[in-house]
Amino acid sequence: MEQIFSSIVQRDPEQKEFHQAVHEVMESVRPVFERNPEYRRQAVLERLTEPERVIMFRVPWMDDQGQVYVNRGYRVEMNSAIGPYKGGLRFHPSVSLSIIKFLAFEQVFKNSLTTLHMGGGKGGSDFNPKGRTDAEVMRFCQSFMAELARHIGPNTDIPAGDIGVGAREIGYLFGMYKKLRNEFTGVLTGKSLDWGGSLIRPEATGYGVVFFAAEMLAHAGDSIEGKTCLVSGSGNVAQFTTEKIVQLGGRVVTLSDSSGYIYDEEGIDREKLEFVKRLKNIRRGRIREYCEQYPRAVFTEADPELGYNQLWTHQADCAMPCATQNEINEQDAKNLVKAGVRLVCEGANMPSTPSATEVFLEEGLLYGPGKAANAGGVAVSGLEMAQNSMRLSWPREEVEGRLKHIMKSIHTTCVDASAEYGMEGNYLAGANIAGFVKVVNAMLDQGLV
Ligand code: NDP
Ligand code: 2IT
Repeated sequence: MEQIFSSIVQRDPEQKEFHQAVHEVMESVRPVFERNPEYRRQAVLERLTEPERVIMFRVPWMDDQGQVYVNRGYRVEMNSAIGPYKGGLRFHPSVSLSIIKFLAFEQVFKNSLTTLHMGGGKGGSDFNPKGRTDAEVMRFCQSFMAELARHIGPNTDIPAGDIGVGAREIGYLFGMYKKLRNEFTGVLTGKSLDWGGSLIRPEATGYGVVFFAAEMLAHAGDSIEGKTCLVSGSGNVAQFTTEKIVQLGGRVVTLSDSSGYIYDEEGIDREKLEFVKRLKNIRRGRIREYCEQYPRAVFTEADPELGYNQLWTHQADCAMPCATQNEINEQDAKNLVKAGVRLVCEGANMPSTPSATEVFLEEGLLYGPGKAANAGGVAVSGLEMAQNSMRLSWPREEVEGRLKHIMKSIHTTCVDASAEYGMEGNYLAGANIAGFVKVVNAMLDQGLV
């Protein structure tokens, strides 16, 4: 294992986030290799960690003043053993090949857990949509799709949203794809309802996070009702995580963005959440403006010098990180334990550093890793694809019912896999092992391709 890992590091020494994601999975699946010596001979780890295809391309675009910019576009098609490549697109200045490879790698196992037939991929660009006009974002999306279109398709690779890519961007991307291919087809998910989107897709990731948390709590004889929750982020996942917690009788006291966080001791109720949705999705404002509207809440500016995030120091029962990778470090994890938190359920992808995760496991917290807990988003994307193929739309209750059922079955799968390998209560090991075994067996069935 060590040898394989060090050759992965040597091959691409700068891809720190990718190494982090790979290392975590490799640690979890060690006992699976002991039971299946064939896996070694078949070099399944080497095959899983080398993307089937990496596409990198130039994205030239023009701002409203006529200034030209060049960004870099990516699509990493990681693994198609159990279905066509599926995964989101991220537009954020921090995007690099390492970030997209880590996300694509996580996606392979996550999609495997959903019970649907989807392989793993991820893409995006280092384009920063913040402060850009709709016309600028449209031109960027059109230029991005002008290249991406030749690599994707409804049976090949189906992108969706992620950080910086929401309904507006999916619309512009879809329009360009349709024009280039002269084809109206389900090539993207997260589409608007009027032209092929699924009900509940916008809500799905956040709702799924809370369904997963509720399953973990129920398994431990508890429920979300009356629980105080710390939520980070204020985008798609954070908003609908908050919405479902409130619906189930919990209380959310924090939200954040990259500038800082708000603490509202009275709880973010339905009305306040509607304000946040308008603020972030329509006005594209900053979370600090929450305190202008609700002056009893407190805004604390992000202070990278501090070495920890004050958001994670508030007294609470549960924490749902819904912003970005590595947002909880070891100190944050210790602060959460000190603050009384007993459940961490990840809406973001890889939000906890390896040493933070270690703290959660050592302290015996209920810890739901992102690839299990946030799989509701891609699961409903899978349901959107199914509806597109049938050319009909299911009602809200049907999609939400299916989402709930899928999250329940992911929970059971994690519990069963961790028990099978003698690691009861370790959802991280359970998710990695179950996701891994299904993909690897499919790869072996299909021969050396
Ligand atoms: P959005 O773009 O809607 O929101 C992202 C939020 O996270 C914003 O509040 C943003 O603040 C904050 N954020 C982003 N980058 C940073 C950073 N470097 N430091 C601090 N805050 C940051 O994205 P989503 O809600 O869709 O995604 C959030 C997380 O959930 C990501 O990890 C994503 O991969 C994951 N996820 C998303 C799914 C989906 O269906 N959308 C599915 C599964 C996982 P600011 O505005 O200041 O940048
Ligand atoms: O990380 C993720 O699972 C997503 N951004 C959603 C992917 C999808 O295809 O819906």
